Amino acid sequence: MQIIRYLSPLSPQPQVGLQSTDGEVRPLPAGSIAELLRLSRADLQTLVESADGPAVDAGSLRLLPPVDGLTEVWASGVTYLRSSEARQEESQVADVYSRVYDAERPELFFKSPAWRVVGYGEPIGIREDSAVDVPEPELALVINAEGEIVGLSICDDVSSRSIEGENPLYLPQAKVYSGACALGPGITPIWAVADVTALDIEVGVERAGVPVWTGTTSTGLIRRGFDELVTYLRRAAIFPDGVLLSTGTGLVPDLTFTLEVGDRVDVTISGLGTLSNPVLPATAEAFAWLTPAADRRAPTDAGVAPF
Ligand code: DO4
Ligand code: MG
Repeated sequence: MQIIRYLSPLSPQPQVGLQSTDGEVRPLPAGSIAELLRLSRADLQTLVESADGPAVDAGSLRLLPPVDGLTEVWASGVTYLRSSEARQEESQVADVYSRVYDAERPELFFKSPAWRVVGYGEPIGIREDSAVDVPEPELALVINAEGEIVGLSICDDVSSRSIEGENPLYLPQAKVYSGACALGPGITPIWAVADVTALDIEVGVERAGVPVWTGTTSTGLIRRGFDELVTYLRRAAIFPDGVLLSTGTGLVPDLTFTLEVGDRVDVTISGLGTLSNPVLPATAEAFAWLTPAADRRAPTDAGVAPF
């Protein structure tokens, strides 16, 4: 069961619905994901469980990223040993990574406003001024305005390793640009997940149909508690439409690997589905469809075919 955001041929506005495990989609009585994240966890559960309207034709829907309104996407860094080791290898100032891995305060950074997030099947981007680019397959916590974890999603924190490796102060340029944040396919309600600390995370990158990087990890290997990350995020900031917090990557390829235009990245988390995205250059032309029509996106109109 997932909460999804979609475009239907019956309405010009994005809709919010509930997709059951057998694929059936029923509209939810809400105008946006942001509206759902203003509810308490108990009220959200009541609303989701009361979704009993007629099913819509799932085949005619186009999935959108499950984030809108004032909801922001933030990310945690160096929460897995593999991430700490890989960044020490790529960086000119390695000790900032070993220190933050052990520090009391976690690394948290702003990743994306809702409008720049891409969803299932939409392209992710790699910068033309970057030599080494990677997907970062991560579990994302979906947090309501009150700070309760109400759901889970999949985030690809697409990153430039070469720009961050040159100087950690370049982190925003390595992490925040067109096509750098993919989320989806939907939001799995937290009450439908048996154990958040034992989810398998898998990544696969295909080039011309051939796998060029695969990896697996588990949320059991994270060094931080999920509640700890949420508490730090909300220490001095309010999120009126809730917030998504990506929890960091435990999968980083060798430095010899870099994403290429035309690759396809699949990130799978047990129980949450698979997030799939083709790779494009992060140019204004390739991502013009993201703006200004954040609510009327249609990359196919811009010649970018979802697969
Ligand atoms: O320290 C930089 C970012 C780390 C990160 O994104 C991760 O560990 O996933
Ligand atoms: Mg990351």
